[in-house]
Amino acid sequence: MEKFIDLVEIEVESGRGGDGKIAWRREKYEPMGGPAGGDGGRGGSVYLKATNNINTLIDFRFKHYFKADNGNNGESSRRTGASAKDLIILVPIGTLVKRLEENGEYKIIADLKDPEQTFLIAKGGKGGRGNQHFATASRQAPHFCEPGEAAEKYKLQLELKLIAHIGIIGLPNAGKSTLISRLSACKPKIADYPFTTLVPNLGMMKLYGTKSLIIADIPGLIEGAADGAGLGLTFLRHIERTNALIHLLDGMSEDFWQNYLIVQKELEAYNTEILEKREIIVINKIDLLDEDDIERIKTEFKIKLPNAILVFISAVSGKGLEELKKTINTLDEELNLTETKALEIESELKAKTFKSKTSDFKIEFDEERKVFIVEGIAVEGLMRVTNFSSFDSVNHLFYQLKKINLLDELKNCGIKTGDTVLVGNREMIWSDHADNKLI
Ligand SMILES: Nc1nc2c(ncn2[C@@H]2O[C@H](COP(=O)(O)OP(=O)(O)OP(=O)(O)O)[C@@H](O)[C@H]2O)c(=O)[nH]1
Ligand SMILES: [Mg+2]
Repeated sequence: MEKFIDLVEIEVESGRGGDGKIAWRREKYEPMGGPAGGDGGRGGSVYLKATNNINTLIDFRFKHYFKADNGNNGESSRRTGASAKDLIILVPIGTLVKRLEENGEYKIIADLKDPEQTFLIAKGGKGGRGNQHFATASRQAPHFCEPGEAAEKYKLQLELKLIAHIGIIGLPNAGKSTLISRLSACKPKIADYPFTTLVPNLGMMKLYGTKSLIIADIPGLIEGAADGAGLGLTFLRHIERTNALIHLLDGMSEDFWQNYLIVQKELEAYNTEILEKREIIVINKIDLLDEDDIERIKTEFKIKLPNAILVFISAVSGKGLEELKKTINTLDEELNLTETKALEIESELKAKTFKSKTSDFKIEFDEERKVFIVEGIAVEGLMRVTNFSSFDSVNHLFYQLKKINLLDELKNCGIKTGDTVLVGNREMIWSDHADNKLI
């Protein structure tokens, strides 16, 4: 499993400050003027910055050394040397930064877990002062200046934390959210229409003994996800950052084997390494199946995937959940899942939970274009999973928009009939008369 736990070693070096200058004023008729050596410029600092746009540390496998430029030396005529630009190294959210200390051990010095969080890792050297600063009444011709301050150089280890130890994947409606609510204290929204969950839910699951691990309900896997369909790649990235999977299948679906393959195909198209993750295949909704169905499914899997770990459950009735917990415990013992660090659950939940509160989206009025712009991961996610040529799908969208109070909030912002609303890259026109308000 090591492949998925990104760990890289890099070296960073700031820029040294430019040296001060020893120079003299040269003016006509004054061959030996006073001291006029300028100061050196500041060396560039090195920062690490967490960003949503990167998901792995893979780039660091090929580039290990990062150096900011040095400051320029001071110049004559009191001119200061140019300061160097700072170097900003982008890392994924959830990067633990460790620095090699003098005792030869790595020590954690930063945990970059919030978007845009920035950490100064190596400070640029200050520029040295030129001889212009050192003239005194008794020393009118100082023949010295300061050198620039030295650079800082550190060896670092960057470790990418997992989003969760175990990810629950499966097609919409399989029962992922129901299952996470049974395995942990997480209480996500559950409903019998697809795409209920738009952002991953995280929960802490207690294992036997004192250990616990973080599980994630990862939504949005549908046919074509790897090509951007539905929630697209967003959550495929999260799957990469788990170290084992529960692949949940709806036992009521007509062809669960086909459903299994659809998901596998998307994973493969996105990153074949994901297929190497250990997985527990869980058939859900057995309360609706009879013994014959279960036997049939078992036989089919025996033939097609003889080594699969297969568990049958009903997330609703609770049947089979003990066996699933046992299987997860065994997997943990085997793979030491909990030895790897997962993102802290609070911060992740704060950033990702989709609540029906106005704060989950932002409405801005663009004066110039005269449009209301709505931004928010959940709202934009809803737009992406809506099929605008299907009446039902659009109807469902409005139902959801109403539920998260977006329509009311737009009214509060003073929207009138005929005004344009932009959500994601979709333009809609507001109508006070239409039932759904947006057409
Ligand atoms: N009968 C039965 N229904 C279940 C079971 N588990 C889930 N369901 C129902 O299946 C529907 C979908 O469940 P969710 O947990 O929302 O499914 P999901 O996989 O999270 O769906 P998305 O968020 O859309 O990806 C809900 O109506 C659940 O009540 C089960 O074990 N038995
Ligand atoms: Mg769900």
